[in-house]
Amino acid sequence: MFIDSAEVIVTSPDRNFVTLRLQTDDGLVGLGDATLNGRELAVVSYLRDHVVPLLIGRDASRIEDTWQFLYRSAYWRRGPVTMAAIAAVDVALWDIKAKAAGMPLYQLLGGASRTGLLTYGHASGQDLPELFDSVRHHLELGYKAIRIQSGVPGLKSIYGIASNATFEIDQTAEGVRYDHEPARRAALPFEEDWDTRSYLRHIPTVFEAVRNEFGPAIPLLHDAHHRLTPIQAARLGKDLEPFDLFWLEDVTPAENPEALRLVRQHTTTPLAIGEIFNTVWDFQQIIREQLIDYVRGAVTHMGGISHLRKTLDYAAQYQIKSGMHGPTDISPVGMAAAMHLGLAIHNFGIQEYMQHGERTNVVFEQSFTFVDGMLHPGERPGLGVELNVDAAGEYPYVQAYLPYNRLADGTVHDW
Ligand code: CS2
Ligand code: MG
Repeated sequence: MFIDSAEVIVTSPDRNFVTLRLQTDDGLVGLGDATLNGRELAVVSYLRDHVVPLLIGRDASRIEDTWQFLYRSAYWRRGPVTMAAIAAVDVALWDIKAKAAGMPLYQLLGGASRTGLLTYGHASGQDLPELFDSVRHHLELGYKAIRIQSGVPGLKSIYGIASNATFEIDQTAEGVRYDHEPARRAALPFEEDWDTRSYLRHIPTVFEAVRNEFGPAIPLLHDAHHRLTPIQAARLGKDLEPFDLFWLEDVTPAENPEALRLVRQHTTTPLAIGEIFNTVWDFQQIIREQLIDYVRGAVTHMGGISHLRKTLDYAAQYQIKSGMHGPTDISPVGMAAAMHLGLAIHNFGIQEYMQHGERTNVVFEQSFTFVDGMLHPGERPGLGVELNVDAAGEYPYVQAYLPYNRLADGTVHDW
């Protein structure tokens, strides 16, 4: 079973997606997601110009050998572009192997360790009434866990607020989606404003209001999105303790793992980190020192199923669970891979699930189910996702950038 063709397909039904489509000499097709939000074309070039020539004629059954070959023969290792490219090849080969075996991929990964995957959805609002509406909307959709993002008085546009989105992906009955698509189709990135002190004063009051309105039981999550210094992160974790969060995410930029020691010293709020990480080495210290409770790595950005599984196996030794990144910039192919891996591993924690737009669901034909807040990848052989190449061709790439932040004095800040 040899790789006969390798295509890099770029489409932009509701947002940009990069998909690697491998085909073997006996006609099996494997798909891999290589979408890196706001830098999509860098991965397209890495794949088309450097990786695809290496794949043609390779034995498609040798997944680990191909992974090691692509990682070590590049000489230049790690990083978001390289690891997204390797991830796409890895997942496409797992898709092919499971199709060849005539079984859904999770069966090949050791079978199901649970009946379905607990997910969380993104509720957000500029103010409390809008936020409460969004929470109710996600409860109606069936979500059993909810991420809470709120506007901050005095700040015009901040991360995670759907009503900030410049373009509607698709219309719900009420006319606006409650999900926040961060990348904006534009020739230049959008500048947002930020002030940590206003945020730190406001967010605990939001969680108090949400708990008062929706009660103590529902798991609530929050994404601080890399914006706080270690001591500010420690304070936020502490101030949110009374509201019993499922997790507090990306409290401080994670380039400096030691920063989390200070956070751990001050709070028992569970911590989730790692959506911008790309290899197990990014997680090594924070897992070994028990500085996080959830691994946020995504299959698409962590070198695929092969490498993320190794990272999660390492985390399991420290009773750290998965919390795979699942926003709309992880394509349906990347989401399917996350579902199969999540169903098979023992240390599954929760799966992020932002729902893709209608056009995206036409381009990517999917077999997963979402019932009672639980995802299941389905029983079709392989990943259970097929790419409608003709439909994909109707939506060419559109330049889009993630926003960035400036403080009141003009200083660039983490977005
Ligand atoms: C976020 C993402 O979902 C999350 O937890 O951090 O929305 C993130 O901002 C985007 O994936 C960036 O592309
Ligand atoms: Mg996040």
